[in-house]
Amino acid sequence: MGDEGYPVESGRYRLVAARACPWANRTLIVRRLLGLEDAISVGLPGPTHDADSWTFDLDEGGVDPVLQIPRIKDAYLKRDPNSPHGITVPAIVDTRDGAVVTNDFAQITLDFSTEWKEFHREGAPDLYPEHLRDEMDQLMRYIYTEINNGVYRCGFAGSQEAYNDAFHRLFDALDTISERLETRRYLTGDHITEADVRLFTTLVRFDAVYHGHFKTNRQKLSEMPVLWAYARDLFQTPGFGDTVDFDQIKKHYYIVHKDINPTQIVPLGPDNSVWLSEHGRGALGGSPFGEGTAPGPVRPGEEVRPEGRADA
Ligand SMILES: N[C@@H](CCC(=O)N[C@@H](CS)C(=O)NCC(=O)O)C(=O)O
Repeated sequence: MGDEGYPVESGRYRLVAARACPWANRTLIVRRLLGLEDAISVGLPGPTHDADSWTFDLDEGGVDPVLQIPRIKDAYLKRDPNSPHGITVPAIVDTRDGAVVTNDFAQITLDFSTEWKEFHREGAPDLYPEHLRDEMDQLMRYIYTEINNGVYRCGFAGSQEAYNDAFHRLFDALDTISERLETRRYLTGDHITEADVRLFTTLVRFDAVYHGHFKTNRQKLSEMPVLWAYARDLFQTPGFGDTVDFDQIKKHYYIVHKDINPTQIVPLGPDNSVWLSEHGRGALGGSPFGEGTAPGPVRPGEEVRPEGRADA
């Protein structure tokens, strides 16, 4: 489903974004960094689902309190009763008619930066600066094909040969990005941009899920010093770690992907408190939000549940 353009209007749309999903996690981070909480509300499906996809099972009565539906599929059917396309999160739903307006995950966050500017908070960072767009577009394409999708290519490889190729391709890319980050605090230099958000959502899932479940195990993230320090630096920056629910992330992958984990047993480790350890990246200089400021506290009702937090 492409992004056919939807009129920007504060209070009209609901972002449906499961915390477990890396593509949805992106939208939660960007929404919070830009301070779009008042303009765009959020609905949060639980981590597991059946063939009919994501449900609002964590909400009271199992229905989203605003959309009043038990599953995101209902909002897709509102848009097209005959042939619901791929039912995925993130999705933006128009609360006027309850229909999905877009699930174009690559565009949603760029729209937050560019189309929703008048509703950004004071001090919102510029996550997609004009002078960096060419460089960022190229970099984000690379991160998408080689890393964001790279871990899935390993996990869902149908043959030893395909897995071997995917494994080398992924770790070659991680080595390349690690080298880039040796001397720069963030991917494009001194400030956080959307490129960092996109890399972060894969890195934060790496040791909890991808290393075991997807067999991306040349090293753990925590054994790759530059990437590990970079990821912790972001995790500890307001807007990043406070959107991450490790419990939901693990449940989603290990329970939903029955084909690669038929017992559906969810591992108890790793210890996530290591995410809060000193990272030392401040020595590289830079300032996370550039001319802007950090977002304030997480909105009441949008906090990560205690059992999913790094200090759980
Ligand atoms: N790859 C998706 C991006 C979003 C995505 O893959 N979301 C996953 C969750 S991480 C999803 O909702 N999958 C459908 C499902 O799990 O039922 C797309 O091309 O639109």
